[in-house]
Amino acid sequence: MNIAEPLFQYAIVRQPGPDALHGLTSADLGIPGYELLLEQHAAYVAALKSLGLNVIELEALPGYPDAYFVEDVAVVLPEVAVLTRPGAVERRGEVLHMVNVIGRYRSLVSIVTPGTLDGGDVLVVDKHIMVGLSDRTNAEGARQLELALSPFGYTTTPIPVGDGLHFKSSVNHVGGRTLLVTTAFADHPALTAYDRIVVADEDAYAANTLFINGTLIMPAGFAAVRNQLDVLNRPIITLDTSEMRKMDGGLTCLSLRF
Ligand code: CIR
Repeated sequence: MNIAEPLFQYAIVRQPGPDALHGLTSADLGIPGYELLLEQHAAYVAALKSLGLNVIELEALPGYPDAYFVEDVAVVLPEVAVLTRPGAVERRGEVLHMVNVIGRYRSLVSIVTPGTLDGGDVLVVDKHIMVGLSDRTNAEGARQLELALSPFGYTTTPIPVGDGLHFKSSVNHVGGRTLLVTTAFADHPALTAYDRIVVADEDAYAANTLFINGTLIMPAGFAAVRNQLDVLNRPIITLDTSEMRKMDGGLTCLSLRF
């Protein structure tokens, strides 16, 4: 299997607003410190810029405490962008605020009721798309995504997520034919075409590592995973994400790359 790696030019991010402390979360890690959240977000934006991306920085969106997790509201591919219909009702209004932003770069299609889809459940590896079926993404959302993208030559595999918020909480592409996965996905039949690096259960959060134009961005504090990733011979940037983690967020959620 020959896998083309993406070459991103742009990233969209959104500033966390003061209400970000009161977004959705299942983590029992306390309320984020707002100043520290802003600092960590700024370091993330700086890291994207250091990789040569043009970063489109959106202002905070009052009334939508989770809106800085921009990944969930769209799936942006070279050919087209799909606006999602987030599974969490509280987040649906975020999508409208992305129409004009992404519409400048791509033609748009939308997931519609009764489909639900969060971008965090969508892992694109070259022309293959794995779609997590989760509390946020239903089978109808996955079906609509497949219908929208198959004309462009994408194949789609729906995969139940089990534990964890999103599919990319557990599985991410780290370049070439390699995925970084939690133990739950180590031997998953849908992933056997890929090489898999399996993180230990206590390091599961670090499975949410981001691969951008040949560089890996991983969360700080996971030395064992760093050692595992070193074998890939890619530059690695580590970023502190403690405050986003309190809101169930990680590195992929914070941007839309395209
Ligand atoms: C939510 O529950 O929607 C946010 N607090 C976290 C979203 C994280 N997004 C992602 O993993 N793509």
